[in-house]
Formats: sequence, C-alpha cells, structure tokens
Amino acid sequence: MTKGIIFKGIGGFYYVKADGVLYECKARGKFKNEQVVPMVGDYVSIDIYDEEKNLATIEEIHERKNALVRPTVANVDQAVVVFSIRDPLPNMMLLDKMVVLAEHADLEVLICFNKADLDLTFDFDVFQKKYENAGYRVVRTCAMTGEGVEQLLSELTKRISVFSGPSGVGKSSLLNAIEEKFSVETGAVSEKIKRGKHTTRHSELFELTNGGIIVDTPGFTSLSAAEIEEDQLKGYFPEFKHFSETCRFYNCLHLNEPGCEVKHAVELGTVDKERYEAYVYIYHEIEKERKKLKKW
Ligand SMILES: Nc1nc2c(ncn2[C@@H]2O[C@H](COP(=O)(O)OP(=O)(O)OP(=O)(O)O)[C@@H](O)[C@H]2O)c(=O)[nH]1
Ligand SMILES: [Mg+2]
Ligand SMILES: [Zn+2]
Repeated sequence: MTKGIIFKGIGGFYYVKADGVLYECKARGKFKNEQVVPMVGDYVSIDIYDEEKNLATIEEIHERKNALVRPTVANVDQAVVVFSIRDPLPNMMLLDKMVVLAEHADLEVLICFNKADLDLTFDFDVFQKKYENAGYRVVRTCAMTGEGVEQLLSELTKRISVFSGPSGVGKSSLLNAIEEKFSVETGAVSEKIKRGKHTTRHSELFELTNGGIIVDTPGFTSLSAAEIEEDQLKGYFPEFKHFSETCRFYNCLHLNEPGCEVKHAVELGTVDKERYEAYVYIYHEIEKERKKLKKW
C-alpha cells in the first residue's frame, strides 16, 4: 500500500498524489457503507492496480486533524481569508464570520486584501490595525501587479493553507501570481453586480516550491456559523480575552451583563467597536439558526 494525499475530487473520482505521482482513484465501497466521504486534503492509503495508467483504489482514510465544512477540506493548518478592496467590495460581517469559523477549527488565520490596484484611496492601514489589534496577520496584495505576493508567499511555507473567500476576489489569480505554472482558471467579475461568477468549482491542492501547500476553493456569498454554540463564540474573538478575565460574572457573554469589562474596553476604544458589533450580530444569528435547527 502507498500513502498519499487527496489533491482533488471530481465526479466520484479522487486524485491522489503519492511519491510525486497523481493517481486517479475510486474509493472502496466500504466507505459508503460507513458513511465516510473522502475529502480533499485527506491522507489516504491507496492500492495501485495499474502502474501505466496511474489508477488506484483508496483503501484507507487516515484520521483527520480537522475538517472544514465550507470550503470542504481536511487537515489544513491555516486559513487565508481573501477579500478584495473592490469588485466585489469587502463584506466585513462575512470576513469576521470566516475568521470565527477558522478559530473554531483551530486554524491559524491570515487576512489578505487583494486588488490593491483598484482603489488607491482605500485605507488599508485602518483595516490592518483593526485586525492586528485582534491578533491577526494582514497582507495587501495585487495579483495583477504582483504587489505583496512575495510577502503572502512568505506566510505560506511549511504548512497547508486554504484560500477562502467570496467568488471573484482573486483567490485563483493569487495562485497564478505565486507560481505561473499553476495556470488555474480565473473568471471575470460580472460588470453589473460586481460579483464573481463562481469560476472555481472544486477545491484543489497546489504544491509550492517552498514546501507549502495551498488549497484553492470555490467562492461563496453566505456562510453559517451555526456549528458554533452561542456561548463558545466569545472565545473566538482573541482581543476579548484579556478584558473578559475581569468581567463581574465569570460566564459573562459581554452582551447586557453589568460590570462587563469587554464592553467597557469597547467604550474606551481598546477593543474595536465594529469587531464587537460583529460579535453581537453573529451571536444573535447563531442563536436564531440553532433554535430553528432544534425545532426540526
Ligand atoms: N484589478 C485586479 N483584478 C484582479 C486582481 N486579482 C484578480 N483579479 C481579477 O478578478 C477576477 C476574478 O478572479 P479569480 O481569481 O477568478 O477569483 P476567485 O476568487 O478565484 O473566484 P471564484 O473561483 O469564483 O471563487 C478576474 O477577472 C481576475 O483577473 C487584482 O489584484 N487586481
Ligand atoms: Mg477561483
Ligand atoms: Zn463581559
């Protein structure tokens, strides 16, 4: 048996890279019976039955370190949350939700603002400061000119990073800017509604020469955080931690409780107001969604 990683999955076939060779694989029937679906990023053992045509069967799926639902990928170390400064404009609520979901999956987070060329007046420094204060690394890139691509690349060494974000922000374009040989398909943004056209249809792994791996994924427009429990959410805003230790109630949710030091920090401006508002918004959204789920 040979060990490999699932690089992509299309129409019931899985493409597994093992010892530098890409094998087209079917999964053993037993997985279906066990209701296990192989995922891109899975470490698997394969049985090669045709050396010439590179055909094999997935015999075993090794234990996952983690598994993301959206985008669907296993065993990643870092989420690169990609937004563009224009076309489409960044949806900050979606950005905060993606960061929260990455925290929930215990991933490192890197925030990337792409299409720097489209708005030279964009106040990147404000965004950078906002998210750096929350404990995140932030980069500004332009896939078109290559600006910031070296810096982005330096954050992608020796680990598996998943590029996620709305359609049309330039995830695939960034891959091509990093290494031309990837020649990933990219698609124009709709003129009218300034939205991407969902060009990337499947998640796929790309190996960098620096030893890192990038997962390119399909863009999305909305995201549910209902897998998170309401009272867990506060733990996914790292900038709250320091203040929450001195809240009057040990289980303070930083909503309407008296003596809340997080709210106090928001008033003083030490915790960013918009980030706090995103917390409250996502909290209520989760509450609503989870209530609905319970009814079923
Ligand atoms: N001006 C400008 N355009 C860019 C930049 N990066 C990407 N684009 C353009 O934006 C459009 C969408 O890029 P894609 O790379 O396909 O976007 P994506 O995020 O992969 O989108 P999906 O695969 O649909 O999720 C293409 O027309 C790109 O040429 C950039 O830095 N500047
Ligand atoms: Mg794409
Ligand atoms: Zn509090």
